[in-house]
Amino acid sequence: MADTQRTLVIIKPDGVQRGLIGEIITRLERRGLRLVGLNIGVISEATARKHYAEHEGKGFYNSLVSYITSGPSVTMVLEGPDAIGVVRSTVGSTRPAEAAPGTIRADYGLTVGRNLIHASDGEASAEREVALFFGDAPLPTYTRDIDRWILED
Ligand code: D4T
Repeated sequence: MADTQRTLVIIKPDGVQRGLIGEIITRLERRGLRLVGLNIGVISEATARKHYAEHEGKGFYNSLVSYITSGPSVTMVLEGPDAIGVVRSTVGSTRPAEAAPGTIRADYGLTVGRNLIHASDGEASAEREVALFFGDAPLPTYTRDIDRWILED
């Protein structure tokens, strides 16, 4: 049985402005993932710089920080078996033009600088990013009645 994981997802400002919040959450929820954290707000420059610290010094870093702080984003934590990989494959490749059809970035995006959504790319980054965006706030632990039709024992 796969490990239960938690992962951080951000619907970036373009996803919010384009009215895709519901559509994106629906796709993730329909896969069976459980939402355990949800927030909307403008990401501060300091938080954006920390979040994208691995890209500091690269040519696209400043425009990336401006983009992610340019309006409200939706940040959320999703939980489920192998949630990190499952969400990454639902999101698709970083460059929407190269993303597989049926993924969120392929279905709604065209360019890497407006790729709609972020998802943690591994266990260490998921832990760091959940802490960065949700701090010490306790996230609920719960099950849904429908989980027995989604999750094996
Ligand atoms: P995020 O972090 O936004 O989910 O994207 P990925 O995990 O899929 O990809 P990433 O960390 O390599 O890139 C972070 C972010 O930078 C933008 N970017 C990236 C860009 O504007 N130009 C580029 O050449 C690259 C590689 C897009 C996503």
